[in-house]
This record gives sequence, structure tokens and C-alpha cells, in this order.
Amino acid sequence: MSTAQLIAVDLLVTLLAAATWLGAGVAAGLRRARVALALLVAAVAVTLARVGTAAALAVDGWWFAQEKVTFTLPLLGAAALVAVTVAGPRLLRPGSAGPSPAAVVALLTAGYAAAAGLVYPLLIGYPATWRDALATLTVVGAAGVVTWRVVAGRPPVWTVAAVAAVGLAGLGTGLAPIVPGSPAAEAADLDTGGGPATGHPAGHGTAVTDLRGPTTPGPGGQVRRFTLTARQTTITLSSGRSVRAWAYNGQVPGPPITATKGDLIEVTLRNADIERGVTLHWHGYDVPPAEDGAPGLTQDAVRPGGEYVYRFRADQVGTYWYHTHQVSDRGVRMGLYGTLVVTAAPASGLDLTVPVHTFSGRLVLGTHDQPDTRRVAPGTPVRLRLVNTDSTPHRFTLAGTAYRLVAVDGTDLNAPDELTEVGLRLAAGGRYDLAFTMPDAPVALLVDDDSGGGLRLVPGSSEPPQPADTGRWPELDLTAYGAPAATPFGPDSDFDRSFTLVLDRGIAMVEGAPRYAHTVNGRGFPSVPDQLVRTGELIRTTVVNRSLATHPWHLHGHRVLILSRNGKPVTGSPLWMDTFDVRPGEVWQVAFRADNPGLWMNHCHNLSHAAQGMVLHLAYDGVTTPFHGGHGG
Ligand SMILES: [Cu+2]
Repeated sequence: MSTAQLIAVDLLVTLLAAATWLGAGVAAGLRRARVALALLVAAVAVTLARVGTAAALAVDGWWFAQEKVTFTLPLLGAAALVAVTVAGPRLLRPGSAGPSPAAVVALLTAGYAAAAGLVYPLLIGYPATWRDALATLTVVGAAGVVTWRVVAGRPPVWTVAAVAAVGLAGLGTGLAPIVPGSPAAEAADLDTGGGPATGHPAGHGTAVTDLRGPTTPGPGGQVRRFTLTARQTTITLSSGRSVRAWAYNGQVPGPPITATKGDLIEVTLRNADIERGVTLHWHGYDVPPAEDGAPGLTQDAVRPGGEYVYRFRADQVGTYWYHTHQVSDRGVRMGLYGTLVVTAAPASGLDLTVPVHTFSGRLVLGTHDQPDTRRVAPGTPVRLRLVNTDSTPHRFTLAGTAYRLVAVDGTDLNAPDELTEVGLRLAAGGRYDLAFTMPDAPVALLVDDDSGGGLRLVPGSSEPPQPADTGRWPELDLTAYGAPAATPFGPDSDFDRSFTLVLDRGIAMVEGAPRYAHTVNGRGFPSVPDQLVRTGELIRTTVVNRSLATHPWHLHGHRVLILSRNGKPVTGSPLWMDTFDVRPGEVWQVAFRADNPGLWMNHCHNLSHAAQGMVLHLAYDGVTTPFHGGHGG
């Protein structure tokens, strides 16, 4: 069973435990001793099953079982033991008046403890803390005392006193972080990942605004100038349907930016009327930090009437994209994005960039919301550059030809095999380049197996036939595709720092307000500690997804080398990615060399998750920012 399935089964078993314990208590209260006894037996069995699911989760990774093993299961175990001891004999031999009130109270309290096991991971999640445990214990205890009062009259003073004491202890633990001088209040706002602490006094160092790109092209390169003006508009899709959009230069996607390796790209961004402001972030492109377009960190957002000039060398060949990073959840969804393609030499054959986006519920390739059909002569070399500009993954299938997946996130794969009849799952923000020679029969690219849309390449003048049903094609395992090759570091390297990011849901502060957040190590932006690194260090990051949602993880300014997924090392081509999908229950280990000094966003590229807290910063020691606030996601 996968970890994701175990997480779901554990939640189901926990729900059943709460239902059976509460049911037994209610049946006892209604003097249905036999029903209560049957439910008690079921409750004990389900409680034991919970021990099994929690143990299995702990085997998959301590992160998945921590609060169950340390708190919610012991709580349920203790309450269940009391309930069996008190209620068991009374249900086996009920008097003429039925089960005693004590039995009812004990069974219902076990039910509250079981319910806490369900509510705790959904509302609080990782990591388990004393404060949360004491607060939960107080709620369960108080519910038990109230039940006692209702069912059996005045509860003994010691029970009330015990609950009050636990509650006060919880309150004390909760206040500790805001009591000046307490150890919790002094807790570092930096995660050093086991490496040395900062060597710079606060406020001293290099301003991120000084870390700008070069102003001249490389040898033989030229300057490529673009001006992008963001404004509200209406765009027309290929079907004739109009949708409201925010667009660069009135077009969605924005103007394609292309360059040859060594060119200098210079883009002037202007904002006509996007009230919340805009920026340009070069997704996957390792630009100098002041060119990265992270509002509140590397620049202020460009307000209506404002301007910002971005300059960077086109040193990285491959398929990338750009988008606003200001209120990016809304801005990118509304259309503030475009493609960035850098080639080593002028392209030959058909080189087609295919950005995929969802507008008002309709999947659009470029501007096509109906099949995009193109005539291609047989024998033509074809390269399709797929870009997922949405916040959720898409599945691509290519029917009618064998092909190779030649590049992932802009980096070429080593010795990619020929593929037929497979599904390619592309993370939000990710890119795949597919290459093949045009056959003398039609080729169809489908997105999410939808034969009513996609791209059709047709030789000659024939009409494209209806493409095959691709829904059953298996998904390609990227970690086993292509052939191994040398990498500058690997799983066995000595890492200078190792970070762990546990992704979950729970109540947390996000930008100063309590939210039902998407959390990193139990916190929401900007309360997630910055990760501190020094230039030249080798960094390993473990990303754990404890939640029920997929999180496409994206670090700015660096490509990461995938070391392993769920403990299994990569056996195919080395995988350098800037956005990798961490699905529920998955654990990814990735590594990178800290070779781009700056301050960098490190976040979930499901942009609504980012807006709900799933963001932190990677900070190079000694780099400072003059900007405060702004919206990170
Ligand atoms: Cu996410």
C-alpha cells in the first residue's frame, strides 16, 4: 500500500473509531446494553487497527506518524482502557436500570478521544507540539466533564481541577514564545540545516538590489530588447469565445521571448492598470537575484504607471517561461505569463512551444481551445516544448509516432529511450521537450487524454483522424528513464547543510492572520524560518508531503538534482528540475550547489497553496533586502 493510501485508510479507521466509541456511549445511554456491547467490541477492534495503520505509517517515515504515535493514539488508548474497564462489566451484566451513567460517560469520553485523533491531523498536523497536545487534551477532558454533568450529575472536583490544570499548562506553553527572554521567544528565525550560523550582524552585508545582471551580451551575442506592458483586456480564443484576461501587450500568452545562447535579454516591464501590481519572474532561469521578480524580496511590485527593467544573459539553453510573481495566484491564472526559449543555434524543422493553461475552466494550448491543426511535411524534425502554466499537473500523450522526451525543465536528458503509448505527467510550472521526425501519418498531442482538444500534426492535405483513446496508457516513471551519467554530486556526497520541509495543512498564521493554511513544518509564510546557506556549499533538501494535495515544489535561482523519491534513487538519466511534483505521501530528496548568492523564494507552485502560506525563503548569508511585505506567493 502506498503512503498516500495508508494516510487515507488511517483517516477512515480513525473516523470509524470515533463513530463506534461514540455509538457505544449513545447506545448505553439509551439502555441498549447489547447494542452498546457490540459497538464496544467493534470499537476495540477498530482502535487496534489504528495502531496498525499508525505503525505502518511510521515505517514509511516518522513525519507521517509523529503525532499519532506520541499523542493521539496514547490518548485514545488510555481513554479506551478506562472505558473497557468501567463499561465492559456493566454492559455484560446490566442491572434492571440498564448500564450505569459511569459507563456512558467513559464510552463517550473514549469517543471524544478518538475524534481528537481525526481532528488533530486535519486542523493541526505536523509537527506535534506540547502546546497543541495539551490544548487537545483540555478539549477532550472538558467534553468528558460536561458529559458527566449532563449524564451523571455533579462531576467530582478532581476531574474539573485536572482539566483546568492541563488547560493552564497548555496556555503557559502557548504564551511562552511571546514572553520576552523565554527560550521559545529567542528561537532563531533561521533554519541553518545543521550548518554554521550567520557570520553577519543583522542588517550588514550586500543588498539584494545590488546583485544585478550584466549589461552586455556574451561574445558573439546580441541584445534582445522587449517591452511588456501589463493591462486588463479581453482575449478571443480560437473558438471565438471571449474571456476577460490580464495580459502582457494585450496577448495571452504574452509575447514569446526567444534568444540564442550568449544574448543579453533586456525586458522593460510596464504596468498600465493592474492595481495590485505586477513583476516578471523567469521561471527556471537562474538569473541574478535582482532580476528574479520576487516582490517584497528582490523588488517592489510595479504599480500602474511604474516600470522595471530586467537584464540577464541567455546562458541557459532550453524551455522556460515567465510570469508575474505579484498576487501570482490571480495574476498568472488571469493570463500574465509567456514563454522563454533559448537555443544554442537557430532551430531547424518545426520547433513549437506549447504553453497549456486553463481559462474559465477551458483548457487552452496557446490560444487554441479547439484542436490546433498544422500541416507538417513527412521527414521534418519536430520539437514540441510543453509548458504547464497552470497550478495543477497535466497529463500529455503523443499518439501516431514514437518520440523521445529529450529535455525536462530546460535540461537535456542523457540517452532518452524511444517512447510510445505512455502518459507524461507534467508538474505545474514544469516543461518537457518532445522530439521526433514527422511520419507520413498524423500525430496527435492530447492533454489529459481529451481527444476533443490538443494539437494535430498532419502530413499532406488529409483530414486528421480521431486520435486513439490514450486514457489507459501507463505513466512514464521519469526517475527510471534514460541512462545514468556523471553528476557533480550525488546521494553519497558530503552535504554542508540538510533541510527538511514537511508539507501539510493546518491552522497557522499567514501574513499576520490565522488561516486554514498550507503549511511548511507547521508554519505559514512569512513565519516559516528562512533557510540559511553560504556561497559554495552543497545543500540537500528533503521534501515530505503529509497532506492530501499535490505540491509542485519550486526553488528560485537554482536547478536541483533529484537524489531519490520515496527512498529509491534515480536509476535513469540525471534529473535536474526546477519544479518537481511531490504527491501525497511522497518523500523527495534533492540537492543543489549554492552558487547563486541572493535571496530566493522557495515555494509550492500551486499558486493558491502559495497564497495560503506554502512559501519560504532561501537566504545566502550576508545578503539583505530593503523590501518588506508585499505578497510572496
Ligand atoms: Cu502545494
